[in-house]
Amino acid sequence: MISSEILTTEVNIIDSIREKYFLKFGNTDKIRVFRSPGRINLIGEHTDYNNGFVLPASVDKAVYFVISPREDDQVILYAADLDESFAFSLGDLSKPEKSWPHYQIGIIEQVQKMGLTIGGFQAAFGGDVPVGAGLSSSAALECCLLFALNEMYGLNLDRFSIVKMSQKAENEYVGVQCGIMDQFASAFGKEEAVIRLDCRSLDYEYFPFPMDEYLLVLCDTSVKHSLASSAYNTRRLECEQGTAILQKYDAKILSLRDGSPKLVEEHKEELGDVIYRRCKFITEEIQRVQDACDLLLEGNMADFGKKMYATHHGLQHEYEVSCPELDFLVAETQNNSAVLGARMMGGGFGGCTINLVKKDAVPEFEKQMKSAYLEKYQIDLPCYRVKITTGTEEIITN
Ligand code: GAF
Repeated sequence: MISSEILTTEVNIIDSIREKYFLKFGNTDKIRVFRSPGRINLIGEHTDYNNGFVLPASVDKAVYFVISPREDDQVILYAADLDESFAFSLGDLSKPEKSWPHYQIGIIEQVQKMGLTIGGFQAAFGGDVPVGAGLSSSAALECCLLFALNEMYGLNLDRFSIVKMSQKAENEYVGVQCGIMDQFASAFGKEEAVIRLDCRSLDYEYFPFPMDEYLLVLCDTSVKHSLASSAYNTRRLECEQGTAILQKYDAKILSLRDGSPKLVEEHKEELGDVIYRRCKFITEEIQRVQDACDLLLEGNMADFGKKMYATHHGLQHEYEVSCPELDFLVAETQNNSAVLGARMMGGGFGGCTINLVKKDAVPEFEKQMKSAYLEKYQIDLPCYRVKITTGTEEIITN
């Protein structure tokens, strides 16, 4: 029996990881299988750490854990896609040189910090979320393991706690100061719906996303510029600087979420060119999420697409987190009437663009994009057609 409708490719992935689990650990009837998806984001970029709104969804590319408890306090992790193992004891969570176990150890550290008790376990994991493409394979990994431990050891964590602890694992152990969007999208995803999340209160609402006429296609630049993590932290600081300046005029402004494009405009001079542009983008982007949701309700996908282009323009010129490859891919769509909207997605400096494309024009669109990218960058452009699926879950197989 299978708990949700699993596509053939998913069944193949699960079978393959399970097989590798058996080869590595031997047969056991105690295994359980968990799945946590990668995410896309339609509108609302870099707004999560400004306490604003985002509009992500979880997709049909996921991380899977095949896992079972052990009698001792050892944790043995097997990265099936890399064919690499890492073992440690629950009493020693020191940071290994190898970086892929950081996510899992970070999760165990959060479990221990909460005073919760788990036993040792062994797991094989893998999946089809492209790494480094901006679909947040790391959040999927964190949510998947924590969800699995929660089920296996009866930790009584709700999904909100799973999201917050996964974000903390990334902030505190992995050392990436990410916001909450990626983990939330992975854990709370719903089939054919985008999630409007208020990143301050964690109130959320699902908006149906019509997939009968359009497809979401990701074009993967296949580059990740080294600036990515340092620039991310710099942007966070710049937003804090902007908040501090605006706060002088209104004590109620605790983050850019509390500001507005009008207020930013009024204090343009004092903010200075760079901070002004950062604040302008964020306050407009937060408003754009709200407007985009209204458009979804009206079924106005043409204007929704225009918002995506507006987001890209802001990320490129005001927030300055794009890169030539992303700008090229977005510009390439401008004269294609089958593309309603396109923009870079995620933290920036590489990864994917997200494109809203008329369904019947998708093969031609992909052909055009691949050929243009090959000519310009001599890179074979991977394109992923993504479907919006459910969030983290246990896959019941036997
Ligand atoms: C990365 C971060 F992890 C998210 O929290 C978010 O800030 C995003 O960049 C930009 O919107 O994915």
